[in-house]
Amino acid sequence: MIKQITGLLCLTASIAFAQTPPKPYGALPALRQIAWHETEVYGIMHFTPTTFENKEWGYGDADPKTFNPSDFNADQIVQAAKAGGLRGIVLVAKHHDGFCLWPTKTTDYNITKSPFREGKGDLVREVADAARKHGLKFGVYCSPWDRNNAKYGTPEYIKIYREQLRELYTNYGDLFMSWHDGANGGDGYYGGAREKRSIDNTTYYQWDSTWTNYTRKLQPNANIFSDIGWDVRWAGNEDGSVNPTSWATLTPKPSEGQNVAVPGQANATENPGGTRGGKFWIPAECDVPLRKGWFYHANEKPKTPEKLFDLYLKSVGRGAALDLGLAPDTRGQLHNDDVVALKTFGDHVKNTFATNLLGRATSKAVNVRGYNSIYSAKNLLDGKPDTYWATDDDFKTPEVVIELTQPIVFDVISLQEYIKLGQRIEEFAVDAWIGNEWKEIHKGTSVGAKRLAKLDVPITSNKVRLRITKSPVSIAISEFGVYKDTE
Ligand code: FUL
Ligand code: CA
Repeated sequence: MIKQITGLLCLTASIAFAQTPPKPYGALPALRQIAWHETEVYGIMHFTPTTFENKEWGYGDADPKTFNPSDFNADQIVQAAKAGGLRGIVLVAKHHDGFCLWPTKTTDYNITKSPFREGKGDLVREVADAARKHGLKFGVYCSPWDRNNAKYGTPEYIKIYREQLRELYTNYGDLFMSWHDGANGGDGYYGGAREKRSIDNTTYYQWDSTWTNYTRKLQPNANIFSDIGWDVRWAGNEDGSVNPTSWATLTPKPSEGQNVAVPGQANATENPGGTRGGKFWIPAECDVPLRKGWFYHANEKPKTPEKLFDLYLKSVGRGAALDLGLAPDTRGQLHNDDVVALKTFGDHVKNTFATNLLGRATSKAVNVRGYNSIYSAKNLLDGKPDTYWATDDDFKTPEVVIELTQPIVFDVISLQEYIKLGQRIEEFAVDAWIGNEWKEIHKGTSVGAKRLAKLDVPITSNKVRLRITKSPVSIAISEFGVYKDTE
């Protein structure tokens, strides 16, 4: 009897052990960041008096009456974005020119002083409503640098800025992002002073207390974007890409001669690649305008859909997100060229990734954690981000073979780690069975939320092998797929 009970206990213990997921590794994403990773592609929209001045940085002296779109249509903009595969929109509610697109109580320099909707308009509301109506997430960017405000540079302005954030955080529903820019150009209108005002941005904005007491408190699901995170880091460039090896973790560093890292005053040299083993989970956002500038200029053209697809591979395909600048024209709509570019790009992504060509295959892994089907390699092919293939703790460089009944033709590889357990893999390789032998067709490094690789030539094969070649700990991979670029 005793023997039986012990046996039973042993069995229960071993099942319990076998079901224990791998221990998380390194810095981990918060739930808000996991939701952000799923967004993948979104937009940032610039539309202020600066559009009507045909400038990139408004000085802060434009008459509010210049803000007079002939046919503003938030639905048109959001629908074009949606057709482009964008899953969210960050609205620049106030750019450096200081003009507030909502009826703020903090300054007269706002939309109620413009002819827009006879002074009764609220553009933040219109864009927020349209975004939600079409199933897109909504976020805001309120520029800290304010070239209009007479108080800019004094402590009083910080109160104004925080009040502006409070208004935006409390009146427009749940935000997926709070976007914070580091630009501080110096000169401006400043209530008529027309002078240069220099602030010390390591102390002036007091980001720690703004983000703690306003952003986190009022919008706990909003991802804070800036040079240093807290949730999402600037990619370190405005080209739309990160490094071929790009980690989701970062240890923000102060710029030279400073002792704190703040937006606009950080050493962003590590931003395109992140920090392996960094202190925090702070993945990159690649912000890049759809056209040349962030604001609409009639003489500029949108990027081609092919270029956008390339940027998609170099941002989303490197574990980052792609944030495309949307610039409505003076009607208050996206130009037809932009609409077409977005739709063609969106279709390209949608069609290419419509079906995982390995979806119906059988898999054979060298190891499955605790022989437990919960961690089966089948999880790689089920299209579900929450199921994953995991190995025993001492299997750090395992491989899995995926076999099909018919040969397939593919030229894109996709790999996703189960990031709730951290970014684990450092190097991997993919082979295809060609002419009776394995041929290495790709070698990669960081994976994280997603790694996409476009091959130079399409591969025809009925057997594909994934090898993890370097990892400090056992692996947890949620999806593996191959696709054919539809071009
Ligand atoms: C930059 C700003 O200075 C640009 O004007 C633009 O708003 C871009 C998205 O962020 O840092
Ligand atoms: Ca899965």
